[in-house]
Amino acid sequence: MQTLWYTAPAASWVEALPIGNGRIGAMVFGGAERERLQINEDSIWSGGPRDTVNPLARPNLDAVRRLLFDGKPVAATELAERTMMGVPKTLRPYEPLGDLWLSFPGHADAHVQNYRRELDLDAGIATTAYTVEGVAFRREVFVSAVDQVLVVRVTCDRPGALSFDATMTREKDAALSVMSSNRLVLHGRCDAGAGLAFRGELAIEHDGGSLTYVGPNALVRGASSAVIYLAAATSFRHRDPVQTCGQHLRDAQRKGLHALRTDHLRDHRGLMRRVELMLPADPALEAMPTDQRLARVKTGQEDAGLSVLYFQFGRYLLIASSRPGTLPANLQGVWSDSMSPPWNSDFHLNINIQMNYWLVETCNLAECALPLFDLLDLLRESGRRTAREHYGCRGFVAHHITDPWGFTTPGDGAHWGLWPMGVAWTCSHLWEHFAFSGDRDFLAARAYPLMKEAAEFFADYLVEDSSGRLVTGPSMSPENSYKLPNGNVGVLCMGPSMDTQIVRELFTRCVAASELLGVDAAFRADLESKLRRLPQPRIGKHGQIQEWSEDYDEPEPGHRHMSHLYALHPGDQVTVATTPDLAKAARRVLERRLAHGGGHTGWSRAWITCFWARLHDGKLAHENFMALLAKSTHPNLFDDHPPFQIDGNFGGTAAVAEMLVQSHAGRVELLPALPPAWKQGRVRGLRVRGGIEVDVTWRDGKATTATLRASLVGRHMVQPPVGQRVVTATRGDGTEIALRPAADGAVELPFAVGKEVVLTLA
Ligand code: FUC
Repeated sequence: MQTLWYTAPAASWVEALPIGNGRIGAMVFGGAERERLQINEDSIWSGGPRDTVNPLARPNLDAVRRLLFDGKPVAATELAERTMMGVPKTLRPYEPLGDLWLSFPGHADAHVQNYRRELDLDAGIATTAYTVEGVAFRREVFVSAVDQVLVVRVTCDRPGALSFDATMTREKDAALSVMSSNRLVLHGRCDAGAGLAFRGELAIEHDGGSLTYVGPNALVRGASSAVIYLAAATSFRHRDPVQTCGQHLRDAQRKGLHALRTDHLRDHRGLMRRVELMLPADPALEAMPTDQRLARVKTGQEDAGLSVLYFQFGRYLLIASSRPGTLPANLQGVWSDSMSPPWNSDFHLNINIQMNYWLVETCNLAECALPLFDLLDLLRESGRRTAREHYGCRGFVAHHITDPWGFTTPGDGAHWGLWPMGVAWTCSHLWEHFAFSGDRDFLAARAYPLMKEAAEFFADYLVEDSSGRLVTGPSMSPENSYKLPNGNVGVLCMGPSMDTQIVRELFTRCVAASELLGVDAAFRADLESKLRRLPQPRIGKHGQIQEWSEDYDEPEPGHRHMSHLYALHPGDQVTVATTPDLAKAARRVLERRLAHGGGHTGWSRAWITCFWARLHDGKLAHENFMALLAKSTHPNLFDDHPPFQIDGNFGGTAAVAEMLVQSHAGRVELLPALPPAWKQGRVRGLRVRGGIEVDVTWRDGKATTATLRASLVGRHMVQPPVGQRVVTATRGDGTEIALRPAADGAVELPFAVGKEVVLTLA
């Protein structure tokens, strides 16, 4: 259930199988005669650090605001476009490292039998196996996070039958050299030699036979097996990429294949095996290759086993694209084969990068979130300058796109880029990391200082509207437009609902953090007084949560962004229990969006699935999850925006976790949105806020038992599924906990470090 597998080599990039260690990524095509490993290193970006501040921004800020308050978005946009955008306003792209090619003479399709390629998610290993004239050939590929090398192991079952050529290529800016008897090096600098230095270096070991070179090709002839190690480094992270690659290869070769593989398995499984999801699988479907199963789902069929695979694939992809010390997962994780990928394969801060991390806490991969926090650190210096120079504010700010060079000014165009919420939204992940772990040191040393500086920006930046409320602007409800009564269409506006929701969340959490830490009383008082002046959410003429400060009509009612539902998910200001009217109005938003063709991009569909889960509608959550698989998924299970964009994978995985357990509403909710189609099942190891891991088993759509393991002392309310009750609660030592259920059936339970509480439910 944890393996993607196929009966033919990948004919295109979105059929190839991704592997990675957070920093080095590869797409394995599995060609028998010609194997291609398309390789990335996360820091290979065109461009470099630059000052993009626009000196005209601040002098024109008030005028743009005035035009927007006066209902003149067209004039405001025209002025903002001329004065408020970064100079330049575009990013340089993320670039591939190159390709590793292995050619196997005589392995043409006509001679190949018993072909199978697979990606074992549990092992983090891609395997290609087949026979040629009775000889079985096998290639295993993995990228070790422990040892920082990609490893290809090639074997055959007849001594001396293995012959292949190896070489590397890159579209531009690189040269290939043979370094010594067994080293091939691809090296160069981006931007025609003016940019970042990169290096990919191969070491080849062979058992028996010979290794020679003809031009840039390494020729292995008549061997019994071979191992290829690939190291990669750039000047972004390493002072001397030559030295780093050399060191990684020497260390890997000294350690040897066996130990490398063992350590890789231990490391990878240590993360992967924390969560298990079991839904009864149909053996006939399990015997079907992944692409055929997906094709079946595209015809509207149910496939619980494929749903489980998709869920675990999301966890796998985060492990492979975001590890402590790496850059965060970009629009394509770490996998990109183009010198000019869609949206530069950048870090998009107006939903995409945050969605990449929605699963990280619930799906028990908390350390994989660290690169996101490093990104905030990386943006801090330049974000302070943008705050000061563009807006005359303290704190730090970033807009809708960024890169590893620290771009923080408004980018692309006013319609997309003039939205100052990138840092504030990303800061929600700092608070969640604390809420899930209870780690006060993290809150004090890492989270609060960043949150505080993000909040300082807004404390200065918010501006009074005509009724004395404090609003953001110039801003927008990400990328959506509205129609004015005079027919004019605007995107820029003052006080979009999403911004207010994010500011409320940030300020509220800063207040809570400063109280917990006993610091910054005056700052806290300022935030508290400003919180009281934020606009309240409104319900508009369609019964919907209003997206803008006025109840405008939308030219595109099926728009992919549903920003005004931030408060429902990933936020927690709207819940079914605490704000039933707003929950109903959120439902209206979704119904209207869907009725007008919404959910047409992968990430949009994944978000919709999360919303339904938060609204406790398991049926619609499941329906939309299946639509994500059916309409927005490539044969290798990569999300199809279109084109490939990884956020939908991560959002889809996060949504499954939300269907099974939630904890944002001050209580642990068991099976809050269980799909009726998943009658029976078991989940182990999902995390909830308060340092607790949860296992739940259900039968006939009803929870039967739940086990909660705590890593912190505390008392938590646990809510059984609707229509069910907690019958018994037992400690690990067998003693019973007395239950006094609240009116809604929730029970308060005491937790001790390292101890579990077992519930039976009926
Ligand atoms: C946002 C979305 C687009 C796309 C882009 C990378 O701007 O509106 O759909 O996902 O990011």
